[in-house]
Order: sequence, then structure tokens, then C-alpha cells
Amino acid sequence: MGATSKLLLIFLLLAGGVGSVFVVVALSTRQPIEDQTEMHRRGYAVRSKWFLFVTLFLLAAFVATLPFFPYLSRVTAQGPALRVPVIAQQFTFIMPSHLPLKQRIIFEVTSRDVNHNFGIYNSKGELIAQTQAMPDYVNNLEVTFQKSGRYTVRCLEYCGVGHALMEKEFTVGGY
Ligand SMILES: [Cu+2]
Repeated sequence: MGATSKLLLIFLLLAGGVGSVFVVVALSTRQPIEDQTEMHRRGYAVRSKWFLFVTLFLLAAFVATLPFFPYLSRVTAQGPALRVPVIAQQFTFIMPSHLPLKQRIIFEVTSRDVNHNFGIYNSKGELIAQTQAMPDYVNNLEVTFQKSGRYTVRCLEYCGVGHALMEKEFTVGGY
């Protein structure tokens, strides 16, 4: 059997499958019209159970993923903080390219134009801290870097055509 014949056979099988679904649906509508109150009763019974299921599922997912929440694992140091101004603008971040290790840092994050986000990723690509960057407003984000290495800042809020490329790298410690 040639390749074309094989394709034709596959097409006919799939088309036959889809066609038979249409036939089954068409035949299933040939029954007498059902009493609406009875149909409602059944529908609403399913709906309340479904609502309960979705609520419980989301609650379980929320509790199970809580330990992965970046803020809980954030260890902050004591002592005086180094204040680091960060200006977000289309499409970059203006900030230092090197920061100290194990020192309390407070990023003072603002924006020069539109709303951005300031998200710090470690070298494994894990988000370790984030805050909004808003025009005419300063958000303070406290971070103490526990590992030296290369970090990447990414914008996490759509801010224009260059949003996906809006990144800034910085290093921490003796790196
Ligand atoms: Cu953006």
C-alpha cells in the first residue's frame, strides 16, 4: 500500500468516526421531549456536587502548593538595610549590576512610564521575589540573597511590544 493510500485510509477511518458521532447525536434527539422540571432537578443536582468538588479541589491544591510560595522561603537578615533604587521603563530596568551577599536589601521599585513588574529569578529559573513597578509610586521589596551567583530580573506584567524581552541580569556576592 502506497503512502497516499494509507493517508486516504486513515482519513476515511477518522471521517467515519466523526460521521458516526453525528449519527448518534442525531438519533438521540429523536426521543419525546422530556419534562423540563425533571430535567432541571437532575441538572441542578449535578451542579451543586460539581461546585462542591471544584471548591474542595481548589482548596486542596491551594494548601498543597502553599510550601512552594516564594515568600515563605524568603529569609531576611537583621541589621541595617541597603536601599537599592530600581527604575522600570519600556523595556529595561535601571539598577545596579552587582549586589552584596547576605545583606538586607530593600529594592525601591518604581516605573518611569507604564505599569511593570519586578520579578527576581535565581540561576535555576525560580522566582524568588516580585513586586509591581508603578509610575509615581515606590514599592519596597525586601530581599536577602543567601546564594552568590547570577540573577535575572524579568517584567511580569504586559507593558508593550518589548515586554517579553524586558530583562536585566545582576550578580550577587563574589561572582
Ligand atoms: Cu512588561
